[in-house]
Amino acid sequence: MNILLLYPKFPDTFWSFTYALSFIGKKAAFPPLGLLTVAALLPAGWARRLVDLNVDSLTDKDLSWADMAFISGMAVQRNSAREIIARCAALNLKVVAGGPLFTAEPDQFGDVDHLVLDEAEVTLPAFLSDLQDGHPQKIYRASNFCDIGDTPAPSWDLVNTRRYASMNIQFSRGCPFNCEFCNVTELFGHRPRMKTPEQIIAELDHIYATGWRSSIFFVDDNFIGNKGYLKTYLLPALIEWHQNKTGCVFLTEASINIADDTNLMDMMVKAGFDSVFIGIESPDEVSLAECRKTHNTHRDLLTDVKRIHRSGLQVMGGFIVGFDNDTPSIFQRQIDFIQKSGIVTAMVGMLQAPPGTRLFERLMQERRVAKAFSGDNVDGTTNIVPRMGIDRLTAGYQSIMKNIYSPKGYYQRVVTLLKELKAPEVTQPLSFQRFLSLFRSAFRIGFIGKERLQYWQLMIWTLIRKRSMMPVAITLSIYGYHYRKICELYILNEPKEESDLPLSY
Ligand code: B12
Repeated sequence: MNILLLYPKFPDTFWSFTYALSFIGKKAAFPPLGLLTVAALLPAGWARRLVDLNVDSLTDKDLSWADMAFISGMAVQRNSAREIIARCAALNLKVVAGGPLFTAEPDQFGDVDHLVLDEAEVTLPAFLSDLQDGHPQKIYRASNFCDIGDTPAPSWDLVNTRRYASMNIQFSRGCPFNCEFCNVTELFGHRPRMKTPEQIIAELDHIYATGWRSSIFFVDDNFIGNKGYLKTYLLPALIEWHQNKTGCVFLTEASINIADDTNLMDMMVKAGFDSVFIGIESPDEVSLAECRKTHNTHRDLLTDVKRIHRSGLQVMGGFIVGFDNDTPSIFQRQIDFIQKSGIVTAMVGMLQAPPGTRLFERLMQERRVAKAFSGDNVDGTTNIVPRMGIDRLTAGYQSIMKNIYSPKGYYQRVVTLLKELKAPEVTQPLSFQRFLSLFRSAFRIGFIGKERLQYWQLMIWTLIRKRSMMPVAITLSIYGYHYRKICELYILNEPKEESDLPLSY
């Protein structure tokens, strides 16, 4: 069997990093880890090829090579996924689809031959066995979660790592919390399931052997879901692994209670982590209680962020406006919080209800789901009818984005961060590519960019006050350029048209 693994194209979004990638000569941010894992689960004798449409184009020759196409994707890749499915159908190529988009919205994909949903570790063997017997079904669902201690290492051999800005690796699935707008617990459970340190070290060794020395994203829902295991087993193994290695800086996602454990933060920094994404959501306690993000309540979130920065981990934060309890004062409060915190990468979204979340169920009952979920929570739209009214919410949202991603607001945050951030223990080695990105940023941001004044002020300030942070300052300038472009093009100047997706809920 010839299996063609297909990853649909991402539109330009906050997380696509499109405008930043060109500075470092890369095509996409991350390889498709789900598909690489699926590839590793296929029978050994089958031929497998990957076309990630974010780095390559898909030709009819690729399609005619294949006996079957396996497609993955998130909701934000929906349009590209539909195009691929239509192209396969035109060539009579059977399509097998799985991953978040299809698992959350199977009813939307009646034209797909086989929907192999939920975790492939559970559903793919059943599909393969039926296929062998000649009676593959239309849909496969799982009633249990897999043991990821048995999950094989992703098939890294299928990707050209040089085309990506970062590699990705998964240690655990699941999250102990229960936020109303997130469906991670439904998809992956409450009890974090973990790979063994031996599995992770083998995956890292594989990535390192390809010559990779840059960043590696631990794509866990909540990396610190089981702190005891982490501190006793994984982090000591990572610290040891790093001892005779160059580069390979880690980043991950975690909950705010990481700030309560100095020892944990210190171990993570020693192990090579330099950033952590945290869902902060709101400075408003009532809104946090509304969305059941109770672990963020009864604490001083600003002090927490500062403590994490001082440990050597840069916080990237998620924020939401449009909760039922939000009043118009929330917009300025969010701006003040973000500016004071020094959180440079602030993903601010209007509250959206992705299918499969408890929020979606609640708002469906209240008849407040207005249209299909766009899949991009930073596009300045929402699929719900907000309590405060859509016009007021949109205007307030735009005022936040305009403020925090203006050159002045953005670069002020970078300085706030750099003043507090402890220098990282593990850094990326200087490479030709990194030199090139320095020259490109000096030219494109420092001479042509709207933010040229702030750019040079930052460079001079960093040279004098925090020279060791120069690489961080340059990287954040490049990110800032991307965020500003996305905001100007897609959120502020040209708000997207009403979604033309079918309203099928
Ligand atoms: C890492 C991550 C990101 C990264 C990188 C994404 C990337 N390009 O790889 C970043 C930070 C960029 C990101 C961004 C976003 N993300 Co995100 N992300 C994740 C996260 C935490 C891990 C994804 C991952 O790599 N998992 C590891 C692999 C091994 O798992 P997997 O891909 O799910 O694959 C398994 C199965 O799904 C299945 N499978 C997958 N593909 C296929 C294909 C076939 C044929 C078969 C049979 C099976 C199969 O088998 C695999 C093995 O079990 C997930 C949550 C999660 N735990 O999955 C959210 C998740 C995918 N993101 C989500 C969302 C909503 C977003 C954002 C809108 C913002 C946000 N709130 O996070 C943006 C959208 C992107 C954009 N605008 O460009 C949602 C997607 C929901 C949906 N219906 O699409 C998820 C599920 C989180 C959630 N709370 O619901 N994300």
